[in-house]
Amino acid sequence: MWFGIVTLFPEMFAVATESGVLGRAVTNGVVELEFFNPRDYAQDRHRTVDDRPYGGGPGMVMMVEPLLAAVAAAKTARAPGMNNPSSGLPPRVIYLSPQGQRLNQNRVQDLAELDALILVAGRYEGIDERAIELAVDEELSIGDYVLTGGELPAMVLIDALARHVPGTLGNRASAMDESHLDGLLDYPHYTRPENAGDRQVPQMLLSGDHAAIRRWRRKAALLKTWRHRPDLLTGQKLSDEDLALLRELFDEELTSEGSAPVGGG
Ligand code: 4GO
Repeated sequence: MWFGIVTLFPEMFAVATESGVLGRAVTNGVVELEFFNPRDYAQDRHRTVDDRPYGGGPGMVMMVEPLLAAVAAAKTARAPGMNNPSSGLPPRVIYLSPQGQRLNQNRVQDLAELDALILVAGRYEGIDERAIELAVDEELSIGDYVLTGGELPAMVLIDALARHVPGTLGNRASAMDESHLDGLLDYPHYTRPENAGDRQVPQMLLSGDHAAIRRWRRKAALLKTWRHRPDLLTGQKLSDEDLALLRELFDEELTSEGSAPVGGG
């Protein structure tokens, strides 16, 4: 998957691309980042990319022209031809901002179907609204809080998408059987040692009974979701097995001293 990234701070992306799973994906070329710095498309000799807001107020605003030129350059870099065998449609342009639609796993899965995206990372008070109107297809937010730039949200999006690119994750089945992807929180994980502090690994996981372990994990995921994020359970299509497991959990809750598989919460 190719990412054209419009940013004043391309060097920030090194922290994401030089380590770990994403680092390897970039090294292997299954994830490609190409940078387009609005400063390189500024129109004066001072290479100005920001200006004071009309109407007054604090801070600066990113100017339209350098942004439009940088996005256009990203589209040109991705135009069909020599090193791009892809569709021919220009890549979708996403602007990361707190005003965007909240990113979630469903949106990640849909965006992961695309072979190229252009991500615009803003700075200062944000970008001139006309740059959004003229060049942005979709505005996304990674959560309801404000950051000093869109670079970290862009990296969050790249990381979440990269997990779905074939060749990024190791020889595991797929990104699909991971936490959240079926709408529930993950079940708890354990590794050696069997006892840590006074806490033991749940005996079921040592049983070797794979069907029973799968059922235990599903039940633990349902309990964790019910306790931590009940909102995820509403509007969720649950299997007959899930409903039976939830009924068990309700019964255990009512009798109170039941053998709930997850501690805390
Ligand atoms: C995105 C960008 C937060 C998000 C940002 C978010 N803050 N929640 N800051 O996804 C324009 C100038 C937006 C700074 C940027």
